[in-house]
Amino acid sequence: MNIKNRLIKTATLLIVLQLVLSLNSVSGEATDLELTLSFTNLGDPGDDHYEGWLIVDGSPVSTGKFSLDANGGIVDLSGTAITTFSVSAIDLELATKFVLSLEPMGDTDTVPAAIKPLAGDLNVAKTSSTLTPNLGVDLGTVAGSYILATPTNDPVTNENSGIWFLDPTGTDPVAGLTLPDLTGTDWTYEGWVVMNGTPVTTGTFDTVAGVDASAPYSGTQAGPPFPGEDFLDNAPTGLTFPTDLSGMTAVISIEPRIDNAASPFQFKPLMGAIPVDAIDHTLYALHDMSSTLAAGTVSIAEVTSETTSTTSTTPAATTSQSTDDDSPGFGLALISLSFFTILVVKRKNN
Ligand SMILES: [Ca+2]
Ligand SMILES: [Ca+2]
Ligand SMILES: [Ca+2]
Repeated sequence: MNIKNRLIKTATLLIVLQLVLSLNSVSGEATDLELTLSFTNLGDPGDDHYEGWLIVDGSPVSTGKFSLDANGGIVDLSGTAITTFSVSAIDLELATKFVLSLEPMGDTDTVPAAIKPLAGDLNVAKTSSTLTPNLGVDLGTVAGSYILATPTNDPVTNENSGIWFLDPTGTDPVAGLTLPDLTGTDWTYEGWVVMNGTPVTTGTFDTVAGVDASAPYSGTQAGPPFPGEDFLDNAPTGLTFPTDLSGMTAVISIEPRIDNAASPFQFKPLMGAIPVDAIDHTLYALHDMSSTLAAGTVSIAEVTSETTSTTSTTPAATTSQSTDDDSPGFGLALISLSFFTILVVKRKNN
């Protein structure tokens, strides 16, 4: 083999080598990003767990499952503290959004569960996302009021044993709640009275006006066209109906439309202590608790400790180039140099 052919072969080999290393370098970057999560007021998932997702080109890609310890710290499913999650740079390039799902115990599939409490768009630089309740509506101004009354039996008996989210002070009763319509979203409202520690439902509803979805404890007469419940019959175990709701707590929660639990979901935008001396048919206010709904922040950064590179052990590293091996410019320069060598050798050959 003459020297020219040998040079051509060497140059060709260098091109191939650099192309292979470039590919290695790209796939190496796939795990070179760290995703950090922080939350305020995120609820204990109980037997369930949370899972983070990047929405990549419209499809969910898991960033990892986690739970919360007693102090709200992020832990893996065996209870060990986690500081960061690993994400692929290639995925991040096409990612637009971060979504937090609530996955059932034992979940092993690679798709998000139906309950997705928080979500947020990634910023343009794809370094962060602000997570807010994934309700599909803006809660905006939240307010509420209610009366105690039992309109579903006779007009005068056990009037403190029912709660109705209406305002009776005008000519005709009007809605007592100021909350956006949840029709068409993955969420619905639910009213509750917490009785001796047991939350008892008043029914679910999407709109503040109109009859709610159920009347499990009410009497036989029709109630007013607003959410509410009389607690007259079918008392849950441990409770006695009729009762007196004075001193108990009224709550409006936001529930996943596909509900997985009998107790209230963690989103509770309205809450109020029913006065201990409550008088029936008197308007009482609920407190705006919307600022207590969960929120979060996603931060994405390059792994700072990553220094070694496969290219540093290649013949290419023996050149006088001082450029960082990872820079694409170096690879291009090497390929150009190799082509140039081939050209020069071929020209001399001719
Ligand atoms: Ca799942
Ligand atoms: Ca009554
Ligand atoms: Ca009801």
